[in-house]
Amino acid sequence: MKIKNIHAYEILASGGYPTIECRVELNDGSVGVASVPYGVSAGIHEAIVLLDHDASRWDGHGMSQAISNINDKIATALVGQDASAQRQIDQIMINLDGTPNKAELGGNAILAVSVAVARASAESAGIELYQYLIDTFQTGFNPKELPRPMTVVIEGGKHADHTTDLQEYCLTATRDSTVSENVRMIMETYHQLASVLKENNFSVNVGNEGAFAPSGIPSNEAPLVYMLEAIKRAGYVAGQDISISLDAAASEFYELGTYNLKLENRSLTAGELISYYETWLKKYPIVTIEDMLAEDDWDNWSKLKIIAYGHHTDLIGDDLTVTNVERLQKAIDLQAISAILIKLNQVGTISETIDCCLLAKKHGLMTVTSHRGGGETNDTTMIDVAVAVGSRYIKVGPTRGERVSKYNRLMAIERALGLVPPRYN
Ligand code: 2PG
Ligand code: MG
Repeated sequence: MKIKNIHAYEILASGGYPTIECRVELNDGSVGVASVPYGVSAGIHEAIVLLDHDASRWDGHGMSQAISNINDKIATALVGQDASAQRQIDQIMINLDGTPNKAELGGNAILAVSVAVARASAESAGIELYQYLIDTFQTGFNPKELPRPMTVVIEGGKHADHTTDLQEYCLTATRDSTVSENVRMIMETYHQLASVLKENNFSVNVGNEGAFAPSGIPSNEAPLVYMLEAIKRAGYVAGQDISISLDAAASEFYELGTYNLKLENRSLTAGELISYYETWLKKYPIVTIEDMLAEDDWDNWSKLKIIAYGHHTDLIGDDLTVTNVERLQKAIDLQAISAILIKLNQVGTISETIDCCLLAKKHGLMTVTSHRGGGETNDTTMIDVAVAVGSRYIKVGPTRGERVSKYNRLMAIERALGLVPPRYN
């Protein structure tokens, strides 16, 4: 089925600045609409989010240039093309851009079109997006093995005015159960965490990702204690039903070989930071750790990987690997990670995202598909991708519409697959 029309425009993202939504129409009348997210603590190796940098509009955060790139250059190149040839569609845009990081047309422009084309094709074929991706890319995954929630419940770093140096503390479902039961278990614990924080005189206001962002936290370790207490109060067993995941987003507190923990007034070498983390791995049921070191500190990643392995903890690359096959291959060669975070907008096309997941699978690495910080939308493509590539977890904040839309999509897929008891349908 051929592409008839492509049209993009600005919509609001979760942080109150614009992002791109794109509408693709095919000759048979099928329509695909997609909007793209962006991050607050984006890695330097990510595909470029093309902004106008025109101070008279949106403080420079407008995306009108990226949108013109879609409506003029990309539309000219793609109208009339076969929409079901997703790889070819993505390759045409990659060639048209001509830069290694999509700086010319904008990763935000290219991804909006890439996803909208996939959505239109799925619509035309009369199948769900995840199934369309499984079929198109022959991912070989069984959609009945659905991902589990990894839910950010306390946020700091750049997402919350640096209340903690680490960016995210997550509750992660580690019991074999349905998605809807896992979501219930995690959210019950999240509400218990509110009580624990209040009893300790912290506010339960939420940050960028809908997680608590309490100021005045005494140390980077304290959230772990509150989370354990919340798991217990909710009636679950830490380490069995629910475990803990951390994302330090360490590039944000790294400078010239030193890691500066402002909250604790300490500057550490990578070796000291690794020892600091190891005390936590010994004490708490931490199932995954992410970006605990800076995005180019490769040798120290390999050292931390050995330690994490010894504690049965998966080490996830995010800013390190940016959903990019070349960086993932380097991480595999250096044995720097055991898992990779997947974010479509880090690389900028559906095809490249799925290729990265397939490379991870080939080498036995786990994938975790993730939301973005301050620039999310209600688009739920990340969930269909997670299902299509067999991600173990989805990382998403617990509240705010743009976050709950992701859990609701995953639960809808579960219902459609008939995987929940009828009384919940
Ligand atoms: C991360 C993400 C999402 P951001 O570091 O994993 O939680 O943050 O989108 O701001 O880069
Ligand atoms: Mg991260």
